[in-house]
Parts: sequence; C-alpha cells; structure tokens
Amino acid sequence: MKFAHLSDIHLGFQKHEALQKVEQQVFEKALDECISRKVDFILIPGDMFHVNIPEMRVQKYAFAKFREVYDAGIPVYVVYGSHDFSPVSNSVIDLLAEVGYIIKVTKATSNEDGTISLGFLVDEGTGAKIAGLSGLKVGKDREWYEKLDRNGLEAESGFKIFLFHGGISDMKTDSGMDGDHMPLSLLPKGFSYYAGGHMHKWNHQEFSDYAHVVYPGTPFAGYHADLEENAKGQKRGFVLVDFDEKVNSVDFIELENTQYEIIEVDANNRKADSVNSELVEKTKGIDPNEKVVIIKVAGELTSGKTADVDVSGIRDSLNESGSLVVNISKNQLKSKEYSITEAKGANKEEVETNVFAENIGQLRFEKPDLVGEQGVKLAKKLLRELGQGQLVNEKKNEYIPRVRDNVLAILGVDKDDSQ
Ligand SMILES: [Mn+2]
Repeated sequence: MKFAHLSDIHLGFQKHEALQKVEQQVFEKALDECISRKVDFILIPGDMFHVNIPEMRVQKYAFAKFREVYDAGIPVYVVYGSHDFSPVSNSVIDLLAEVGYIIKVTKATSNEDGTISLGFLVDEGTGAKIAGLSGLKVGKDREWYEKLDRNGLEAESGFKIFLFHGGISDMKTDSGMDGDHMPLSLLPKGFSYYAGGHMHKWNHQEFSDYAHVVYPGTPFAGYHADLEENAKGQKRGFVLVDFDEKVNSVDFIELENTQYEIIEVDANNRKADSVNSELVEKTKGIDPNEKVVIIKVAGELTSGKTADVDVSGIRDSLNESGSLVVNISKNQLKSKEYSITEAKGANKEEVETNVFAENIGQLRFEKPDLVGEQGVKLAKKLLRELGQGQLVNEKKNEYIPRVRDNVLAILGVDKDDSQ
C-alpha cells in the first residue's frame, strides 16, 4: 500500500503569468503522478492555497484536478495551513470538502477540563488511521497542542498517521523563513508517520518516539525566497510512502518546475559604477532564454545612492533576450554616504518633516530648492502628491498621468523635457 504526501502548494501565490503557468503545471503533474502511481490516498497538511479565497482562475483548475483524483477513487485528506485558513470567513477548501473531493481530518472536541480530544478517521481502503490538527495563525498553534489530550491518541492501535501544519524546532533547518517553532514533544508519540506542512524544504527525520517526521516542502514556490532556493538547486516535489503495518520506505519524488539563472553581486565597499559594470558583465555570461532570472545585489556602497545601482537597463535586455521573469532584489543594498536616519515626531506630519530635515543634509545639489528648508518643503509636497490614491471610477491610464503631471509641475519641470 502507498500514499502520497504533498504540502505548501500555495496555489495562487504567483503574480507573474509565466510563473502562474508553472505553478499550475507543477500542481497538476503532482496529482497526475499520484493517479498514475495508483496511490491509496493523498495527504495535504496545509497551505494548499496561498489565500483562503484565491482568484477564480486558480479555483477552476484546482477543482478540475481534484475531480480527476476523486474519479480515480483516491481520497485526499487535508488540514488547514496558516495561509488557506481564515478565522472569520470560509475557505475554498471548505468548498472542496463540501463537494466531497477532499476530506478534512480535524475532528476536535473540547472537554470540560479544558483539554482537546482528537478523533481518528479511518481510511477505508487501507485501514490507516488518520488524525490531525490544522495550522492556525502564529502563536495560537502552541496553545492547542498544549491542551491536546495526547494519551487518547497514543493509546490507539494500528497504523497511525498524524497530520500537522507548523514548524518543529527539532527539525529546524538553516532556512530563515521557518517562523515559529514548537518542540516535537507536543505531538502525540508512537504514530507510524507524521505528515508535516509549513516548512518549505524537503526534510525527513526519525526520532525514538516519532518514527518518521516528514515535510515534503513546497512543490514549486510559496515565498519569493523559494524561487531563489530553486535557482540555487533546491529539489522540489512530493513524498511517496510505502507501508503495511509500518512504513517501509519514504521516497522523495522530484518534480521539475522551470529553469533558473542567478546573478549575485557583492556591493560591499564599492562604488555604484563598479557594481553596474559587474552586473552587465555577469548578465552577458548567462543564457536567459525561457528562464527565471534572479538578480541579487547586497552590501554597503562606499558612496552615492542605492538608486545609482541601475538595474532597469539590465531588466530590459534580459526581457528582450526572452527570459521568463526577471526578479531583482536590492533589499540588502545600502550606502555609507546616504542612509536614512530615523526621526521622531508627535504625529505623521511631524515625523515626515523631521525625517526629511534629518536626512536632507546628506544631499549635494547645486539648486537651492533641493536642499535645506526649501528642499524639505518640496519633499513634503512631492510626498503628498505621490501618496494620492486612484480615484473611484478613475482608470489606471488616467491616474498615472495625473499624478505624474502634478509631480512634474511641483518640480517645475516642463512635461516635454521629461519625456
Ligand atoms: Mn507554506
């Protein structure tokens, strides 16, 4: 007998059309694999969707695929994740459960003494007993697990699977995106398999009272950092488990997603010009066609502004060379000469004025309007204008020129000069 374990699919996460396609393809490939390998059931412990109600495009292909799985007679057991759950509203998972394509595992009852009991669900085809807890928003999980009546769960005999969504400190990896963790000891002991969700990297470990604790990780990407990991060679896929009275094997089934190139530039103690030329040089050295290109510039420039590291030209040339998507990260780029000093104030207005006043001294401009008190006034005017939202009934192609023209007027720049 065998089952598949998938998690953190995050359907609907991708915003770029090319990546949305990959996201859908990987998901469909994973479930096609489950069908063709004739698994007895599928486990999905959370974050199947990136939000509780994803856009209709995503719901449509998810329903179509789960319908195929249903028609193949394969039950799908799920618990909620932290992303596809909402405490105040329904989730698309509720709809999938309502039509019978998936089965929600959590059968919790609160006892008078404040503890929580969990019931088992028995998979008809195999007799496997399944219990589990959904992931909740940060901090709440632990409370639930602390109240959990573990004795009842541990006393049950047979082949038992525990589904959970959350980080386990004993399983911690180097990845910084893991968030909150709880100790493994909060989970009931003696289960045959612990099907985890939440951590985005494939991880399988064995402990004395916890036979197999497994995270398949995301099959593609559910955070921006996942794409970067992929570019660096992180394998993605799902887990296939062979079992009878106990687990016989746990295999990682790799799924291809897309191709990547990553360019990293260390800007530490350098000038923007030299960083720019390294970027151009490194860009020439890659073949971006049909690939996701990730560019990371980090470190502290000796002088100039971080905006002097100019990536727009590189983005254009990569796009022209047929790259699928260009992701540029300058979040960790700083400059020694120009760094924003924090400032305090009694209200928003005062904070803004003080931030500008504190920092404007760093600018070296000839024009008197751009420095000193005049400069602060101008900056505040610009901020007010740029902070304006789109009006009701205003189209984007009306909104953008409106704000742009007003800003140019404030700067005293002729509209035609700026083209
Ligand atoms: Mn996740």
